Amino acid sequence: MFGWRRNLFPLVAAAAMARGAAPPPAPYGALPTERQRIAQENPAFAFVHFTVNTFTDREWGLGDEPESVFNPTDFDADQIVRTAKDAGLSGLILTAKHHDGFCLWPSAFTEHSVKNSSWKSGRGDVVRELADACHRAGLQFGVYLSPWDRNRADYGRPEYLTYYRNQLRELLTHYGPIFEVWFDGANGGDGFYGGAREKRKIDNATYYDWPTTWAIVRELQPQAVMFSDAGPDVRWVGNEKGFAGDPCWATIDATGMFPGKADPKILNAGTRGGTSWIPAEVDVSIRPGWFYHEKEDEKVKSVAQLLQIYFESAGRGARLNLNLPPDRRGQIAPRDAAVLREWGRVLRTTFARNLAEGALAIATNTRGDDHNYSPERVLASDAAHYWATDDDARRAELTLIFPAATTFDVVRLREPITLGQRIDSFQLDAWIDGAWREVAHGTSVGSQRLMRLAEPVATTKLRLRIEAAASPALAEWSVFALAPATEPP
Ligand code: FUL
Repeated sequence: MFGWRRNLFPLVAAAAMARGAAPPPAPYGALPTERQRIAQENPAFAFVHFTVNTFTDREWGLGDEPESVFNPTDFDADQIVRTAKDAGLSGLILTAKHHDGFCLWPSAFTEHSVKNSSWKSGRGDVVRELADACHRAGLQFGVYLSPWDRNRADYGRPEYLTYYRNQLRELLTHYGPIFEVWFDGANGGDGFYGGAREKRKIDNATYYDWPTTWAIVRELQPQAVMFSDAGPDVRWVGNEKGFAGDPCWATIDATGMFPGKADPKILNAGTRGGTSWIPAEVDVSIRPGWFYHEKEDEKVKSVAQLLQIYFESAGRGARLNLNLPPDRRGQIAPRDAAVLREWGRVLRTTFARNLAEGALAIATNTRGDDHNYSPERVLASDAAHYWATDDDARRAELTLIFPAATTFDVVRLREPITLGQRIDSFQLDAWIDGAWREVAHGTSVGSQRLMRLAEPVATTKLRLRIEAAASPALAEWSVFALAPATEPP
């Protein structure tokens, strides 16, 4: 359960001692897999909700929509991808099929798809165009394939699972590398179901036989992470409002949870010392709805709201999946694009300059007094190199001494997560008017912890007091000045 790295630890430690260096700390608790570690290094990406709903003005299609309804007037995959890229997002997940069952690619297993729409005379493929545009622009591409299908006559019977898995295979073999597969837990019961128009209830725990479906993803796209309420790689954060818990532990006890069946409070906070490493993902829309509705053009979130969302999702060690729904043209609407551009600019500008660079770092404890684990390792943003303490340490202090008074209002901490989530809590003190004053504190750190201070702090000295469940280690401690934002008119 704790991954292959734990088994390698004695070898790594022995090799380090043979060189006369201190061995790395033993990993603590549940650990990330390599695919999870990589996923947590890219914590913000786009969600794209697009289907018949965009044209019927609904959030959940019934499944009886004629294919002709889907007819974007000027679909532009490059515009969508460019907007996500300008916002600083590293990938994009498309609703290849939402609950209504309409497929945005010409699936060989159904007639209910773009191939029977009037868009591009039935020769279009939204999945292809967006996957290609992502790969051209250096963005990762992922798919959402709704398990609930209100169009299918066989939904609720075993035959549907064969259909669902066939579709998954199509998506995972024809469109290049996939970085994330999104398994939604929603099921509202009623639907068209091939004309039956009735309510169908399934048992979340048994009907979908998830392990068999997950194995297809592992077989065809082994690097992809899988999202659902319960993982296996990434868990839902328990709300669609844009915030992870404080704390938000990457670990959780997922036994008994399934897509569509998990306690949102537990998902939001995770479980300290939980048996599995399944970090949270925060899915939230830039608009009130997941799909584009003209009546919501005035309700696009502001740059300030998106910044708050960023700090409370990616800033709490979760992943941010920000939904940008294309309009009826098949493009991101002007206001959404303007807000995203400014939000991306503010984040890029803010994090371009680590004001702690050039500071002197000293610690109350350095592992084996070994340069490999020295405190200045925290000054560079490089998870492979970290400050670490001796095995018996559970508390330690790290101090930064700046060459001149430095003003900042954002702090970033990162643990080397291949060693597990070790830190229990921390306090940050600034040297102000000849004394230490606490300016921030927190609990979970993990892959990233961002703190936005209520007001800028000007100081020559900072101190971090850490308490940990296993000898503390820290890969990064940086400070930044938040760039001012201008709301688009
Ligand atoms: C939910 C769905 O029901 C919504 O329509 C949307 O796709 C959201 C991301 O997940 O469960």
